[in-house]
Amino acid sequence: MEIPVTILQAYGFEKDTTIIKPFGTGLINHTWELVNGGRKYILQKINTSVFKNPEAIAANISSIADYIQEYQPDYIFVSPIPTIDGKQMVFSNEPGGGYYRVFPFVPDSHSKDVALTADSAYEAALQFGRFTRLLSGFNADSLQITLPHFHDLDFRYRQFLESLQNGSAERINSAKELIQYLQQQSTIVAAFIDIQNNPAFKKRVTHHDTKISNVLFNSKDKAICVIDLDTVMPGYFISDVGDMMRTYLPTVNEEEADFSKIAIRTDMYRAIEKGYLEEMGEELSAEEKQSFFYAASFMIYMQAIRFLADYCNNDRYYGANYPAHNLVRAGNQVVLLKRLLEKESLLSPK
Ligand code: GN1
Ligand code: MG
Repeated sequence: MEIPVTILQAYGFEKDTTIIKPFGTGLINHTWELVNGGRKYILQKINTSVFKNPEAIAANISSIADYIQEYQPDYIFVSPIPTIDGKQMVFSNEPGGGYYRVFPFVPDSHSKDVALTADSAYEAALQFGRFTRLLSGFNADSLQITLPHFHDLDFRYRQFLESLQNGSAERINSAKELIQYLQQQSTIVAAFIDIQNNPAFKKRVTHHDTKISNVLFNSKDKAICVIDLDTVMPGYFISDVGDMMRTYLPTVNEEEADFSKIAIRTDMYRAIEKGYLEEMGEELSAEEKQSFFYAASFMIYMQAIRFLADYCNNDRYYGANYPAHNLVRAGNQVVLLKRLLEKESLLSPK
């Protein structure tokens, strides 16, 4: 993809002296590493068919940055670098244009594509817990909703049912076993509705995308901060703990097509629990603390129905590198859910 020169110019980068190469594995935004004048940056183009209001993202990040600056000045919070005109983002309507922003590359930092060790899972969980804890005095309701109903499982389930009404008949037919299984497991949706009506579950400042590549580590492999704050919104802790479980517990990731390789690593589960509780133990209610296992099932289930709905809708949200890509991803998450549910008595305190 060609990045318009005007985007680079907004930051004072000359095209000829700037090196840009693709970075990371995100499915939604486009991300590049940019090197200019011996300094490294991250350049990102916001996917506006998903994030329809990029200004809301910028406003959230800057109001949290202001709060952190005032109350937690030692915490590393990665905000976009302003343009020469002092803006958080730059927009261009040229070919290849859209909303772009630039982040500083945090010195002595690296990210991980996969959680290889329980130690790294613990470190990540500590950071996501710390993020929410440090913002416990910040009014979560003042945040703008960057993605309406993002982790609202009741809404996602209705979207899934709608895809079965209006999606491709051929695709729906080829997915019928997965569809049937997921409909049978809809007690997971009912449990979410109960949570929404339960005052013991509180809405806090939640990250909503807690995969390990959204944590920066230093050269001693200690986690130093979290990044990718586009989906920071008021939410339940089960979103953050659940997406860590979904992405750190399995031996292989959601792209794996050989489902026999999918297994649950219980040491990862314990590491997430330990790291998150170390930060959030005082904040969570007794009922919330009983919901770690549910959190895992909630996020895996939601991802399965999101991938499957997208498959039925001809891949309009996630895109696909081959025709059955989203069917494979959904199948992968269903097997992961089954492997998880088999371990309920081992993992869950009840
Ligand atoms: C998307 O773009 P990325 O990879 O950070 C998605 C998440 C999914 C994830 C699955 C805004 O995240 O919710 O868990 O794909 N983000 C959005 O890989 O839909
Ligand atoms: Mg993301």
